[in-house]
Amino acid sequence: MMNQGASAVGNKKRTVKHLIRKLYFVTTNRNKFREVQEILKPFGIRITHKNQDLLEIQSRNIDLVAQVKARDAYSRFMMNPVLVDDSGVFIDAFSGFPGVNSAYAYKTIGLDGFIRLMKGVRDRRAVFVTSVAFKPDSTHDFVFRGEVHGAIAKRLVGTRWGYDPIFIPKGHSKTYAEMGAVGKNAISHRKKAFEAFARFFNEHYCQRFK
Ligand code: ITT
Repeated sequence: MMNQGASAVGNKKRTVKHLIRKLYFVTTNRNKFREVQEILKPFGIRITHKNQDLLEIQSRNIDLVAQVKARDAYSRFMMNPVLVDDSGVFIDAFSGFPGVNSAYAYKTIGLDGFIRLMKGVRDRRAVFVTSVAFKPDSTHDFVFRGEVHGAIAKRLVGTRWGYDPIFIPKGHSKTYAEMGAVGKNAISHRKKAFEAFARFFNEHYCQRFK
């Protein structure tokens, strides 16, 4: 007679994980790549950097911008699984500006421009957002979002990249730049987004290396 316990184990649902060997992280921004590499390390996920400018649509929806970027990356890299990151700083007093246009604002007015624009502005609240899009195959794409609320500093503090010298995460007194790589990576918008991705990835996918 069959042992009930054994039969129950036999009936246990098995989830088949999809195998992904190479996972391309497509970005023109080396700093992003370094941060993401560190965040994914503890999850055992390896990424390969591809330096490629991608299609960025005009939309206020950062998740959609990331999704379209991932589709573009997927077709450019011969249908290889890809990962992209679209990030931005959304300033409350400016109704979310620069938001999805953060790269353009950085290149044009720069951080000094933001310090000037915000002179005398009392409400300094802002949200740093990262939207990660993962496209493993031609029919699926997945988006994961990470957000950190904070404030815009009154002057540049610290010397890291991008908006790091002017963003002070809530509950902290230092800018991301002052926190350094390890401190920032422990709490950042990017860490939140990529952790959500990593948990999902490890549940449904696996990587094997030759
Ligand atoms: P890719 O699109 O090629 O990935 P990018 O630098 O243009 O690179 P984004 O559009 O996502 O990427 O970034 C918008 C701007 O925000 C850009 O000026 C970045 O340097 C800056 N940025 C993004 N993440 C940041 C972070 O964690 N700390 C500081 N600045 C950041």
